[in-house]
Formats: sequence, structure tokens, C-alpha cells
Amino acid sequence: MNKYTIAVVGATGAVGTKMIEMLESSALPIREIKVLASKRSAGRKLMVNGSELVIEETTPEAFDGVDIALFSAGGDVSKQFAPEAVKRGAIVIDNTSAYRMDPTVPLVVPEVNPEALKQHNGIISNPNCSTIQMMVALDPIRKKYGLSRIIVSTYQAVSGAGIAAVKEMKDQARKMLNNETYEAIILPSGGDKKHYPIAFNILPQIDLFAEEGYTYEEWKMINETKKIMSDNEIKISATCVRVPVVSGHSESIYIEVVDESATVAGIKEVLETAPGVELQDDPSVQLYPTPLTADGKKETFVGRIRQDIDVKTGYHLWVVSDNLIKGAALNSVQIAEKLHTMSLIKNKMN
Ligand code: 25A
Ligand code: L14
Repeated sequence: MNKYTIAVVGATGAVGTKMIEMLESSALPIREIKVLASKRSAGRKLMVNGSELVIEETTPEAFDGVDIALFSAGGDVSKQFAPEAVKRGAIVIDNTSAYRMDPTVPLVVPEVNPEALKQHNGIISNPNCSTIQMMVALDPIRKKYGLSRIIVSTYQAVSGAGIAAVKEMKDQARKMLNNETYEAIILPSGGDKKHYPIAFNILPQIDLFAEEGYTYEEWKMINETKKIMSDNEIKISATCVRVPVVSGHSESIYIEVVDESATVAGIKEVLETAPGVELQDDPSVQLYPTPLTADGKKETFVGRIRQDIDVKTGYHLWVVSDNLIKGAALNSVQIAEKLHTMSLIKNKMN
């Protein structure tokens, strides 16, 4: 059987670390994992599958002999090195926003649009974490009842902003509890002018502000949803909010379905057997998903399904998933697995 050499770019980061974990438990035939990061981390060692791997600096030559490269080191690193990896015959699965809206690049959630992989030209984009879990929960409903509108408010975990942001939140919390002075350096966005504490707080800004008063994170959810669902007509709006949670994004989602015969029971039945979904919905025993119960899990959890009070075809859902797992690392590894089963990877050892 073919075995692949897989590179993880950004291997020391919040997402890269999880990518290695997901590869360790994947059924993909793996010859070798190469761990790449910035110069800062080169020479440090990481334990992978019981053996010590030395972190290498990400350079064009580091991709020689690589079959699959998983990128999660920020958009600039992807723009600089993804074309170099492709030039050397690797297939790139990119977890940043660099190529997601490029019409020649498939944007894939394997449960939803795996067939888009057939059109790849070397680079495949992994959608934004908030978009992925929303697609996993809503696409089965759309397939059964049609979907005309989505209004989503997110409650996003700090780990999405990287390891340093989590440290910042914990430091702030410790200092606030001790009545010490604290500082805010990273959030809401490292690239913006002002910074606010996240500990014991909520920030209605993720990423920078863009057109019409929406942030880039909100535009990503809007545009990526249309691309993944291949539906430019769907009405969708998003409000993205950072909450003081370490891992696990939560979303309050309002949808309008097309089919008037839809019911709460029907939607539950659809989600009961939907791939990647676990229904946790029983108010009588207070069963609903939370970020802590979703932490470390692969599934997208759905609960609190209710019909809207006024709109007959309107429904509300509460959707939670681990942003570093299904939202990033797992989805990327599942894309690699799909490429393998669909025989879409050129293997150098053939
Ligand atoms: O919006 P974008 O552009 O798409 O951005 C994506 C970014 O969002 C994060 C992810 O950060 C990514 O960088 N992210 C979180 N969730 C995501 C999701 N679902 C997500 N992105 C997409 N989808 P991250 O924290 O997970 O990972 C950052 C990794 O990037 C590596 N890196 C940075 N520059 C690089 C690079 N790798 C290669 N070449 C470059 N030029 C980075 O590796 C990390 O792995 P690192 O080794 O440089 O950093 C980790 C070590 O370095 C220390 N450190 C960090 N900053 C500094 C530093 N030391 C000194 N000075 C510093 N300024 C850390 O302590 C750690 O030891
Ligand atoms: O576009 O929670 O994938 O800060 C992932 C992390 C956007 C921001 C992306 C976060 C980023 C998000």
C-alpha cells in the first residue's frame, strides 16, 4: 500500500499540536511525519507516535519528498510556502483564510461537500472553525427541508486565537482574583490598535473590522457558508463574539427552512443519524451541549432545538464543537483521508 510523508506546518501551535494528535490516530497510511515551524522553534523536539521528532524551520526545500502538507501557521506563512510545497508535488491542506475564497481552491467539510475535492489544483482550504461546525449541523437539515435563512451568534473560545491568547486570559484571571494590575496585549485581535481583557469579560470583535460594520470573522462565516453550500442566494448574517472559554466554540443559530412540513421531531430525527453530529437535547433532564463537555471530542453537538414563536418555518439550535478539533485539526485530517479514499493524492513512492 502507498504510504505518505506528511508535513505539519505550525506544528508547535494550538492547531498544529492537535493535527499531530489526529494524524497519530488516523487510518491514513503514514510513512513519516515532518514537523515544521518558525526558526524560533527549530531544533526543539516533539514526541510523535512514541518517537522524538526534531522541529525543522519551514523552508521551500523542507517540502521535498512531502506528499501531504497541513498548514496552520497563519495566512502569511501559507501564502509564502503553500505554492512552494505544491511546486514540489505536495498536496496542501490549508487551515488559514489565505485561499478559502479563491474560486480555484475547494473549501471542504468532508461530511458536506467531499465531491468538491475532485476540482483541486494542489491546494485545498479548511474552512473557518465557526463555519465548519455550523455546516455539520445545518447541512443535513438543508438536505431534508431546504434552508432559506441563517442568523448566527457565536460564543468563541480563546484557543482559536492561539496558545499565547490562552495564556493571556489565564494571567488576567489570576491577577484579577489577586487584585493585581493586569494587561491586555493580544485580544480582541493582535493586529488591531486597542486591546481589552477577556477574563471575566466578553468581546464582540473577532479579527479586524471590515465592510459594513462586520468583522472579517463574520464575513468569513457568511462567504464560506455560501461557497460550501454552493448557494449564493441563502440569506445569512453573523455576529461573532469571544467569550472567556479555553476551548469549544458555541453558536446560537436561527434558521428558516423551506419545507413547511418540517417539525422539531423531524429535525431531531435528521440529526440523530447525521454524520459527525451528536444530538444532546432533552430539557427534561437538562441535557444540552457546553464547551466543557465538548472539549477534546470529535463530534459537533446539537441541542436546544425549538420552533420559533412567530415564524412557522423558523427554528433555533445551540451548536457546540471543539474549535481546535473538528474546527481545525480533525477536519484537515479528514480531508486528507477523503483525498486518499478518493485516490486524489499523487504519491511519490508509486
Ligand atoms: O487568520 P489567519 O491568517 O488564517 O491565521 C491563522 C492563525 O490562527 C491560529 C493559528 O495560530 C494560525 O497561526 N488559529 C487558531 N485556530 C485556528 C483555526 N481553526 C487558527 N488558524 C486556522 N484555523 P496557532 O497559535 O495555532 O499557531 C501558530 C503556529 O504558527 C507557527 N508559525 C508562526 N510563524 C511561522 C510559523 N511557522 C513557520 N514559519 C513561520 N514564519 C508557530 O510556530 C505556531 O506553531 P512557532 O514555533 O513560531 O511558535 C510557537 C513557539 O514560539 C514561541 N513564540 C511565539 N511567538 C513568539 C515566540 N517566541 C519568541 N517571540 C515571539 N514573538 C511560543 O512560545 C512557542 O514556543
Ligand atoms: O480564519 O477564534 O480560521 O480567533 C481561526 C481562529 C479566524 C479566527 C480562521 C479565532 C481563524 C479564529
